[in-house]
Amino acid sequence: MTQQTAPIAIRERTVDAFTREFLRELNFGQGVDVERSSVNDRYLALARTVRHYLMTRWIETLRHQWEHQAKSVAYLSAEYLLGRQLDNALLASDLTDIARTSVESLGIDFDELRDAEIEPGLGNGGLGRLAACFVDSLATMNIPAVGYGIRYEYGIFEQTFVDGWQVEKADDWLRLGSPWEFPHPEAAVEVGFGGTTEDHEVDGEKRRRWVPAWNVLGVPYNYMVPGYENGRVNTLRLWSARATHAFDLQIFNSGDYEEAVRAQTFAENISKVLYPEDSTPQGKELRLQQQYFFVACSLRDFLDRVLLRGFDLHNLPERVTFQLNDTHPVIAVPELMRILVDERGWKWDEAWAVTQRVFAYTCHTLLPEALEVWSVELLGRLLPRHLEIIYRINEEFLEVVRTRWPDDELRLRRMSIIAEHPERAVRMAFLATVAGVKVNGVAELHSQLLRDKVLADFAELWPDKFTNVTNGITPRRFLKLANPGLSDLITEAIGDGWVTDLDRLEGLLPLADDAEFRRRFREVKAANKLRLVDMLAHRDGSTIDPDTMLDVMVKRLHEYKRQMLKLLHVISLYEQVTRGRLDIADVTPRTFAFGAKAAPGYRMAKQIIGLINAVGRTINDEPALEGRLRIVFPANYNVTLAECLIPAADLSEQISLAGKEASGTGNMKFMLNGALTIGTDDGANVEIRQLVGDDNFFLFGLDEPAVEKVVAAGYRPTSFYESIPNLRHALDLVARGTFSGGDRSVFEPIVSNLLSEDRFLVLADFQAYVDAQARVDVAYADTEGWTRSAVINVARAGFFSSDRSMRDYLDRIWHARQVATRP
Ligand code: F55
Repeated sequence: MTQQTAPIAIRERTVDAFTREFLRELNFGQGVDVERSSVNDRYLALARTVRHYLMTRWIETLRHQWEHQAKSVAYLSAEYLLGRQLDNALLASDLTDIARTSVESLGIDFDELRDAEIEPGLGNGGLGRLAACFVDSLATMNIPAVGYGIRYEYGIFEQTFVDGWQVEKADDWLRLGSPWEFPHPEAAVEVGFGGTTEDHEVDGEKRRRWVPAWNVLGVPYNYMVPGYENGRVNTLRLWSARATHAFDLQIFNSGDYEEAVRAQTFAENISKVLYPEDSTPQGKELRLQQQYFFVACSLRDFLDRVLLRGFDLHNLPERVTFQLNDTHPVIAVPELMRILVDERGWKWDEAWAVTQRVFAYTCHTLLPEALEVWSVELLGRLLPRHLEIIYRINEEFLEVVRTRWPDDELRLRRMSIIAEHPERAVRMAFLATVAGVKVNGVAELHSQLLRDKVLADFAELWPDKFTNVTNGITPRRFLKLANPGLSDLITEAIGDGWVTDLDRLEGLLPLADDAEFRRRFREVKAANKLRLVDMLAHRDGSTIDPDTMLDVMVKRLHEYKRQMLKLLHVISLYEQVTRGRLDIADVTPRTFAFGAKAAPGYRMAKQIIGLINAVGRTINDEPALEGRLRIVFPANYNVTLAECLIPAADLSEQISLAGKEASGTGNMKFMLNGALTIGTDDGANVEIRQLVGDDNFFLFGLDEPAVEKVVAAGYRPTSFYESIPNLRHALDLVARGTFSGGDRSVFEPIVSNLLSEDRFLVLADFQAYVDAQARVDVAYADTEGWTRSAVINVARAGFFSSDRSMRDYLDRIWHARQVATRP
């Protein structure tokens, strides 16, 4: 084919044309007529219709990208927590109104179709959702980019409660098919595992090579990532594992069916399920297989298919940055070295020079237990050549350290990529730091702590390597889509430029003092609460009172995030009211909402979930508290629920122990939707507070240096238990089995942990938290003042657009350029 074919013209953007396309999809795509179609048939037809409108842009984007060969960003992430796709595709293509009118003209309930979509939950929490926000912003900002990851057959587990205890169910998100994916089995790549390494000769030169023991195929599935009304559609490419040979027919014929399909099952296990741990990686073999699998596929794909044939890889740094989303893809570093040295025959130094310029590393944690390490034994068994390469990288790196600090044996041991205790293991964060052009934290405080503590030796060695990019969230999903009421109000006031230029929200500042604007702002919040009431009633059958303050804490369950602190406050209120020490009339009516999944193996987190539900049962049944205090804990918090819950919230709980939450992004979502924050001086809370000012933020608790001091002095939680009566009473209530039918043993582990260790200083911050909540009550009683603060929060949220994060990555790390798809 010599002549370029123009992509089929964009379909007419009329209701009629849309309807024709929709019916065609129903008839020919699903093989049904309207009358006999199921909700799923209709959802699939609708999704495919929208998809068609985006297709031309996608093809054009790919062609444009191919022709320009501009520097790209390849985002490597083991997780993408995408959320539902239909609404976003409709928004990006500006088809929402046409689609609704079209579908409704056929007598079909549009919202029912939207609700039919099962969200792809291919991530655990903040890190995965961040990746999803980033790919959205990359597309909207016209940055040539591709996201690489894993197409898990089962995403983050579905959480259910049985007697208040978390029970996990497999998240079979593909059970009704997904209209958003484009599989390309013909473009499958082969990836090796295990085996041995050996020397061999090529053109008289000695080389090392890897002889894997087994292979699997990676089949790419492409997903559209549409920019917001800009004609660009980027690609997200997720890999699915397949066996290289379907099954062994000979064995099958001999009657051993199980053995015949064993290899297939084995291979396909690699992309079967997302690991639900979000903070303590377990060092499981399958997890390392997943990591290497997607990274090897992605590098191969980029080098062989994205680059022009014959591209001189010496120029790779001008063509791409591989952004490493935490350490999960770091095995890409030795993989690129292996490709350059073993496969292409480059000299080590030459290869290392290029490798060191194409990777950049984002760290998302401060918890020591979250820093990934792989035992040398496992790595050597699964990826023997990669281990050799890591050893060599380490040797040369330690030479650099030795030159800089001669005779500093201790430092050498501290900085080595290979840890010696408790077992020999590869420290992936160190490998990433050594290999990366840049290392960034995800909020100012976090980046500072990385430099000062977690990676201090490295920051001393290479101060310029370290930088910060504060996280962000996409205003398309988290304001425009999630909060249409507030979006319309904002657009009416300042125009719609904010959708792609969130700093324009500043224009709302004067309106904080406009009584009419505030009234309408409250109207929107009230309507959002009613929408939530509806959703919860349908989802869980739980009821909430929309006339109460909605106080929300939604995030993964982890002790450092301190769901217990909030729960102790609720228990304390309950205790004081029921013992007659507090008049219920003096308590601000509140709905305490929780949403949280616990890692299945994290016992304490599961206990805390059990306790929240148990306390909920007790206080929700207490007649004295009727209409005043209520706990609601909808199961299975996910992106879809977040989109409904956050716009309804009055108060955002961001109460982690200072110095533990790298950034947080939920905090930004609440701010953008007009909730006020009660929070510690942690992560991006610090920046939120700087932007809104102390009057519009409820700060409490120890800051990071103070935490450090308390711990160094030998923290004794019992001293707080003994000296704060309300705290003691609340804990005693739990200890006595008040919430467990009198059985003291049920929640004993929580109580004894808080009284003995309390690693995250819940008791130390209790009084400060309760005092801050009292300030919240006072502020909330002043309706006008509260609304004013809420408007200021929205007006100052512009900084937290993930578009701004992308600009920071561009300026500080990628040095790529924005390229308009359409001139
Ligand atoms: C997932 C798997 C492993 Cl093995 C380790 C961690 C995770 C994970 O999900 N981490 C995570 O979500 N970290 C969070 O990243 C956010 C985005 O940067 C931060 O806002 C948040 O503070 C941090 O905890």
